[in-house]
Amino acid sequence: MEPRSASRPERLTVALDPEGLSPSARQRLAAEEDAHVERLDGRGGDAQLEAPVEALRHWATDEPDLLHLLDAWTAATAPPGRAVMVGVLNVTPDSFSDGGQFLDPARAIEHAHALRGAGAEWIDVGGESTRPGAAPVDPAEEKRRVLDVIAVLASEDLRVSIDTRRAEVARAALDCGARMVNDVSGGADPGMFPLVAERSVPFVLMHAQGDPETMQAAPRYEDPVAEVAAFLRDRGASAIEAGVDPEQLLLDPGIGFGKRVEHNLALLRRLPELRSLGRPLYLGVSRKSFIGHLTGAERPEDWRSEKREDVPEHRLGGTAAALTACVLGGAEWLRVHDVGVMDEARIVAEALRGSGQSG
Ligand code: HH2
Repeated sequence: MEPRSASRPERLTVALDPEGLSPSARQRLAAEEDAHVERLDGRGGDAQLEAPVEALRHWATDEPDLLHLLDAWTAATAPPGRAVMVGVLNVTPDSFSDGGQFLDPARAIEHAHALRGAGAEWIDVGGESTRPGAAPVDPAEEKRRVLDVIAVLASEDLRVSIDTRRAEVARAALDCGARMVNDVSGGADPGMFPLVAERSVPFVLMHAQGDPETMQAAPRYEDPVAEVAAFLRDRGASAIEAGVDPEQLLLDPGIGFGKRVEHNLALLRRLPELRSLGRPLYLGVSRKSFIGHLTGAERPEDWRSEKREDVPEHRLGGTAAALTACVLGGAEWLRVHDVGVMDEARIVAEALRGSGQSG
């Protein structure tokens, strides 16, 4: 798989109190061929368990003690490298923050160059707005908007991902040189997983509650983090069943997609729980409305209003703060509009985490 992912040991050694394990867990551990277990009978101190990380993750799902350990390990082994910056290029008339600016192919290409110059390693090209309330776009129109732009960018060796919910559009974009698929619907189109399997490209699997047209009407969760994690686990399993290699998957909790402010905040606070799913996290917080709700710049007309001269039209400060939370929570991919400024935020956040270049 092309993109980098965290380099972590494949096996882990953990010490645990055997009393804290259920009898069935003890049995399973004792029977596990690939695990090396010492002192599971409790004699001589804590049990030592040395096992493949994947096996630990499997056991951890129904063993709170192991889950706890795994969470601690996940937090302690934050990815050592820098997160990947993905620049947003919306070739749409109606995207929520930059609609209409890059509908003209020449301007779109110029903007992609600017994004690359500012530090974007990937350009995420979309031809359909998925803002709340947006109506679906005909796939022929979506292709008409993005394909020529993608072909030019790919010919210049820019790494392009296609932001689409439709397999037909993704296929055409890959044919034009795109190298990754970003699907905000979590693979709802039945043709999507088979296509991604066939082409062996990275795939961003995102959670959304409902579709863009209606998703913000009444989002409801008992526990947003647990529900998003369950969705990503289930859809990931379906992708793998359809032939997608687990290594192709990047997981995205879908900030702002069928979520209220408190749901978005819970997800950002508890990213390590999503990281324990075992795949890199991809986050899109850029300019999102929860930031506006918190700061008071709620509607686009507010951002552009002269009354808010102190606030650049794009919720920049709020985005930088949210991006910092993403980095501290272990996100490895950051999808942003304002690449230069957010790359600066990324560097500082990674230094704070202790894993950045200047750390
Ligand atoms: N957010 C948007 C679009 N695509 N993809 C992923 N994986 N994650 C996101 O959070 C995400 C996304 C919405 O942002 P934008 O593209 O600026 O707006 P619009 O959908 O109105 O074009």
